Amino acid sequence: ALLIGMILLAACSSNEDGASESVDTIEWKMGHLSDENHIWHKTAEEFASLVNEKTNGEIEIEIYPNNSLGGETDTINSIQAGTADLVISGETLQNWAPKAALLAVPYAFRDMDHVSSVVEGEIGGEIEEEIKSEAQLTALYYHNRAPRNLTSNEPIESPADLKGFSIRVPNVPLFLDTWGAAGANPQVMDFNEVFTGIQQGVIDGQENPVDLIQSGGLYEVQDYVNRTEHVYSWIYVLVGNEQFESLNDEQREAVLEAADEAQEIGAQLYEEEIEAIEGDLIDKGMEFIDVDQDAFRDAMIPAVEDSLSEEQLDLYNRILEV
Ligand code: 2Q2
Repeated sequence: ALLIGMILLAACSSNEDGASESVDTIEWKMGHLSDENHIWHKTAEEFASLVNEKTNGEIEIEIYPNNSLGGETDTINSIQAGTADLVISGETLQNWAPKAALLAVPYAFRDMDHVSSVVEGEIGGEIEEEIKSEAQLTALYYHNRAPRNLTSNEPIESPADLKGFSIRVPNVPLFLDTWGAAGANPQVMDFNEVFTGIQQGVIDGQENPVDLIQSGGLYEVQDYVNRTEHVYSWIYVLVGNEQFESLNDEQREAVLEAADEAQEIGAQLYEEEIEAIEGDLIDKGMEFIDVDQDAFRDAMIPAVEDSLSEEQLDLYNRILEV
């Protein structure tokens, strides 16, 4: 009976294959740096299944978490070369599109609402346009991010405590400049190398929102979360222009619809999870330290103004006005 069943199954599936005259399935690869439990990944999974549903299976998105497709910069290069298709990226895009530096300028945004008004408004539109023309990537939806905090194994309450402190930063020139100005020794490293980097003493600390501190398991190698809250920002989920433009009209419409829905799903998850994440880090032994934010601001702002080009400064000043 088992054999007959198998033959029947085989017959059915070959019938179905034979009957389908539809387009070949498009397979997209999406890479990002968080783990599978992170908001970005869970949202991406929903996005992928919405895209699949809305295109009747014509587009399949395979998601590679933990930088398993490569670091953020490598993934962007791969998309431009056509060997990957989607990425989650933000201020690292300033290496292609200078305006993307404005996604994460130390002490530029007052709070989350300020970020939302900028990303949803005219300035957000201008940044997305430049990312499209210079990085060849189309923004589909975005995540608001919790403020970036400095983690360490000694409390760091003011820039004076940063003497001799090696800090990892992502591939973001502005972060190199501002942490250098604050007195630390910054170096660029991919996120998936941070855990071992700290463990082996290559770096003393790093800075990220609580959700990525949790995602990277950094509570195992760092004791303190110093509430510098130096950067409020957002991050995009993007697809290669060529990949997106190769779709037919219905498929493109379906991807945009799915992106709108994913935007809501991500925002909802953020509301539900961020507070609890802080509690989880405390449970896992991390201590949150209040810092002299004004001193960090004073140390970083001159470097921000020095580092930004005239055009970037112009956008920066407009952001402060929003
Ligand atoms: O620290 C990191 O690697 C992440 O928080 C992000 O990738 C970072 O914010 C930027 O590289 C985003 O483009």
